[in-house]
Amino acid sequence: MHQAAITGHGVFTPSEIITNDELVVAFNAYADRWNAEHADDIAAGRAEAKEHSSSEFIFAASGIEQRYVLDKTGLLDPGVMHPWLRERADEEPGQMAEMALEACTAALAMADVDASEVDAVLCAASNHERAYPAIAVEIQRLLGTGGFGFDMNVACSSATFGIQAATDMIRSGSIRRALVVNPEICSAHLEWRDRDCHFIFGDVATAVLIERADLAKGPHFLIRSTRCATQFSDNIRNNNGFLRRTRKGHMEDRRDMQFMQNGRKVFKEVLPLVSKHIAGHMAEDGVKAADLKRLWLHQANKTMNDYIGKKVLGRDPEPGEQPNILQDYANTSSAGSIIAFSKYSEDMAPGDLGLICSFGAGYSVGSVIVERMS
Ligand code: CO8
Repeated sequence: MHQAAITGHGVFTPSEIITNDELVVAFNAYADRWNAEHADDIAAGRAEAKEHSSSEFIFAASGIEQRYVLDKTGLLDPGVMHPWLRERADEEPGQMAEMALEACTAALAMADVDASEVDAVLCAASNHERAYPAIAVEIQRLLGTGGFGFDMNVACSSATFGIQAATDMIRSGSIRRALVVNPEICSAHLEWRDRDCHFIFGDVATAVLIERADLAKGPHFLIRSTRCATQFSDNIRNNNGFLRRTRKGHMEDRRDMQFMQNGRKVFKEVLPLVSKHIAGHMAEDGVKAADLKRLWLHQANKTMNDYIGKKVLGRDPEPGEQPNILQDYANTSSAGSIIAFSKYSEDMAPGDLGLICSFGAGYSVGSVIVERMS
């Protein structure tokens, strides 16, 4: 059995930012317009008026201050309320492959590895822009990597599940190196017209290069162990899919064709699931709370992370021990814990241990215990 290591990582951050205040102004204008258009139905009790959103609520409920998106013009137009992304010719790079390239290139440069030395690309994300050909195979062609590529989707846990899949292939000897890339265009499957969730997500792409540890050319993170688990739940769901046109009425503008969640239930059910999962993983690996220098958690909600950090460490995390990036990026689905890892890991000393953990729809939870090596 070989050992695997994370030798490079990279983040592509879109250039457009939407602050909570901007978001709320657009939403409230949309709600006022909708209420005016449906005034008769509202007065007759056939429809409920849409209530205003508020920046204070958003920050207090989530810890989010802003989000990066690929396009803000459509999102902030009360007559549109979704991103406008240019349609591309089949010969052009797709949107997801294009944003993946910058993250992958940064990961390869950090590890001093040429794309041709990579044996596999796993495009692990919570949605893919088309059914086929696989986005990963397109990324393979654009980068010039060898071997093979495939897409996978475990919603917010896609990155950690991808890391486990790549690590297992390296351990068994079937590949030497893999890029696990997470291009997340959450803005295109979020319902921006629903105040319960319109603030939650942003866009980003992350990548990690996983190599056989003996091939690493510089400082790296040895992957000591991985653990993945799923447990079916309907509390986070998106019904859009290829059967849509086979069902009457499903081509209409339907709420269930975008992200839906019962946020309160998710909060209550996922927290114990994740805390138990991490405790089990640490016990399996023989890692004690005092051994962990850093936690890079899924970035959905600050209160959730505070709770999990306290549960795992048995005390309130010290500043820097459990870095959050959600105040700047919002929830970026599978990419969140990898952004945190990418921005807050290079200062770790040889021998330091850390844990990456993601969780979300499925339900799904994945964790990776890493050790800094010189
Ligand atoms: N402004 C003002 N008031 C509001 C707003 C708003 N924007 N939204 C809701 N309210 C009101 C509600 O109507 C409610 O009013 P009332 O008490 O009168 O009913 C009150 O505020 C409280 O609402 P909530 O109970 O909903 O508020 P919470 O404190 O529970 O916070 C959260 C809501 C932030 C959603 C919280 O429940 C949460 O973070 N839950 C966990 C969410 C989570 O982790 N989800 C994981 C999803 S990510 C994932 O798995 C990936 C899926 C694939 C990616 C999809 C990309 C689009």
